[in-house]
Amino acid sequence: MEKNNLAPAPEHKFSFGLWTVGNRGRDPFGDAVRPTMSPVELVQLLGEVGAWGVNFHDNDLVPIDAAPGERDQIVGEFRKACEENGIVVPMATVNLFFDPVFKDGAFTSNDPDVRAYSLQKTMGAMDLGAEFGAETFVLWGGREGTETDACRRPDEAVKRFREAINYLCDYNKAQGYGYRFALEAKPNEPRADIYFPTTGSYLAFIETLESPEMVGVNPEVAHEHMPGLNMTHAVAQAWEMGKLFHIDLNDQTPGRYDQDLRFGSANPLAAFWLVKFLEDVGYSGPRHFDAHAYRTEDYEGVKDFAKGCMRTYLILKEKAERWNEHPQIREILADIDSKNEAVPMMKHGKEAAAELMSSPFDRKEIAARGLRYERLDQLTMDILLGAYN
Ligand code: GCO
Ligand code: MN
Ligand code: MN
Repeated sequence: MEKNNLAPAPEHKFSFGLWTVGNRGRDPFGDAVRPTMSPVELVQLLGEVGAWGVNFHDNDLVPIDAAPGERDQIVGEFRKACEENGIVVPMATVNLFFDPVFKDGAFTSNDPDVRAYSLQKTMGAMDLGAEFGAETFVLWGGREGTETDACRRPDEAVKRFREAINYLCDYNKAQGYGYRFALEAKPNEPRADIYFPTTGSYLAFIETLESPEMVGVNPEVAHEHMPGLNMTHAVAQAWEMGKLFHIDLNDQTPGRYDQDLRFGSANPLAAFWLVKFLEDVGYSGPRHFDAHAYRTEDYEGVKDFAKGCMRTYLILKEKAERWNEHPQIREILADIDSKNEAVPMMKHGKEAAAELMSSPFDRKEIAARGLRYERLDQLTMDILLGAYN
């Protein structure tokens, strides 16, 4: 039987990119398997499945060579479709990877014309997003990288990237857009190596900007899992720094090509810890699914895919609530916390340091304590696998 609390609602802030539900299944070995859907049709699809928001790259909505008149017509029709389907535009982004001009990067390219054009294109995309009230602007530097490091010194790339972000922050201020920029890291694909390969790299970089308060991160499950990292740890670090401006939810088996799988479908346990973290800390931003349906699907299957992303999130959210209320889990956690309280407070200063230096610790006795994490993890598995009700 369907549970009501598994139905997506606006308060869940579930969003999809036009490029996600609009993905036609093309891959390096095979052509598209689904026909093109227009942005208006895609918004209708999102309305039908119960999504809250839609995001777009500039050229998902307006073709790169569109004349100004054509642009205005597309914008008008899209706005109407969003209103009719009760869909908002929380985030906008720019495509700096598809066109051949970006074959050796955008902001980090060796060619100053490419760097200037990339800024111009990004400012145009910011204008477009602002027309729809987007509050977050995502920057994913898909082509900012190398196949051979003979092409430039990597620290030069960092400097160029910084110059570009500083410039865009100024434009944001001058236009009064109020965007928060969210930088999205990925270690590789489409370049052999992409600069700023992890969320952690961007977190360090942001502090070197002229307006660091305007810039945060957009971690993606697949991008952390590709190199075998822990997404929840990356997200937690960003959150703790006040930098979790957006999130891309999908799934990915480590070490493989960029799979963009339905959220939670490859590693439900990792997805559980991620959802639990977001809900526990009260993350209030969009839950954006940056994934796409299997190549085996038609558009009915795309709807199944989109509904599945949201449903899995809500199932895991409910499981997280159970986890937090579970009596045995609470007992073990209380035990862990009481041990923390017993530790003498670390005070700074000469006297406190002398006190700590002379404190007796029974290293062997401490090391001999069992921590009951096996039990804790199995209780988690019981909840996840439905053995605990
Ligand atoms: C990818 C990326 C992109 C970005 C998008 C937003 O692996 O292709 O995840 O989907 O998220 O370009 O800027
Ligand atoms: Mn991705
Ligand atoms: Mn992404």
